[in-house]
Amino acid sequence: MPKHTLAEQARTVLATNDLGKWTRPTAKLYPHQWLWDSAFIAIGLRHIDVTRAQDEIRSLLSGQWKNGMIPYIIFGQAKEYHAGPSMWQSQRSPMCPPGVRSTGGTQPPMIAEAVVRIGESLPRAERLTWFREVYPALSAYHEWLYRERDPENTGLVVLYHPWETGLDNNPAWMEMIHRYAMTPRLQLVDKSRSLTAFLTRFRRDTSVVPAEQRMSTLELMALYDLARRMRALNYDDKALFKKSKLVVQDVGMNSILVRATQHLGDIAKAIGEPLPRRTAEAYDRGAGVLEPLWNEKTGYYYSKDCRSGELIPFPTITSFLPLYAGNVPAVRVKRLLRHMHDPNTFGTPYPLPSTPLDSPYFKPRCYWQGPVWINVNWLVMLGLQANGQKAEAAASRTRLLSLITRGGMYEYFSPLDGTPAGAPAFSWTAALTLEMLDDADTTVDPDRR
Ligand code: 2M8
Repeated sequence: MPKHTLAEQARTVLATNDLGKWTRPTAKLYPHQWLWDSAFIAIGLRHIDVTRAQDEIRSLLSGQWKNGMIPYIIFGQAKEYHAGPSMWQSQRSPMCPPGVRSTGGTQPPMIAEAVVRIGESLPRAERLTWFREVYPALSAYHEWLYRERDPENTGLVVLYHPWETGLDNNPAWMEMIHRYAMTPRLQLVDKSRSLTAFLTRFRRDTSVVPAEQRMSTLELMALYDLARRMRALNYDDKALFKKSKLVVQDVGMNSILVRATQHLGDIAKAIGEPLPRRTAEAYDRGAGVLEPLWNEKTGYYYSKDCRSGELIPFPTITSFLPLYAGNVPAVRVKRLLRHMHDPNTFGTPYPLPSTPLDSPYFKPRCYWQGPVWINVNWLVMLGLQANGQKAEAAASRTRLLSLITRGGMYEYFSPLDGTPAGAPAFSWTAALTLEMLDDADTTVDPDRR
């Protein structure tokens, strides 16, 4: 398919999902504004209309809480969503500004990456104006992450809910659910097929996408329970840290945060502003904070369970995101590449799967337990580039674009045969297609994998 046709398809998807000042991820399944979706979307929109890309970010920042948190969903008017405003009841927190309806948790902080890339699309004077405009909110967000989500100053922030990771049903977090969050009610659901079947009838997501492509009913019930628990604590940061069932230093979240803080530092320098105290410390620490997440024996980075103090030995695609965070020692890069090429783990016919083939959780078309997702693969690709692996990065870009060319602008793809799955007309797939097409090195050959 010629480059311009693919770009045209991507533009159509973004136009279809455009709701004025922000973009929904896709029509039926996700009709509100999501944090990291909007950041990826803004990165794509800058190739169409920079002002509109800026609005996407402004819109996200308008949902910021008084303590600095940027919630992972800002709810619009749509009614269809399964975990909507009535579940979260964000107004229970005194930190949620009047008029904002949102979740009480956050998501990987991709905003700084989007702000910098939008800046690249602007002339210098306008870029500085842009940076000055967003800096106060963005730095308050980073400072909140370091202050409230790392109260013991370890350098790594914690998450309390799988929805905050962006990789909702990823194996590492599902292990945590089984370890800490199986209430008697959930145990009953786990044991009783008829109860599961009954509860499944009330699911909204599986009326849009086939059930085998979504998380299990048990997993979903557990996620609802955890959200209600956060709500019962009124999203109070201190209480959440003390009382949450799951307290995890997520490797994806922290890798993205490390990179984002380096970007924020560049923004601050450009406009001559100092970084807030904790963010400045984090800037100086850099990617070194990820060290405790490395496992020398297996050659993977993992997330860490803060309750037991142990790494959760279930690799996912986020095990490669330290490459995106910064410089990884060459011997480790080699080991990570070995995993990426291993046909028994991540070296699937259409790489990189979200969950490796040898995981007990692996299902080729099920959400974050197998499929290839464009956003995280794009981040790994940037990480390969940054770590001197130019040829690997170029091959990955070609493969991703080929997958989209063949399958369309879908939410995710099977790593075994490349067939599309999940929701159609998915915004970040479209946006990152535009971003990847913009790279002059790219050659799209749909017949190559
Ligand atoms: C998925 O998550 C939402 C909850 O946030 C859901 O399943 O309802 C994830 O893929 C997440 O990463 C993404 O931001 C969101 C919207 O695309 O959908």
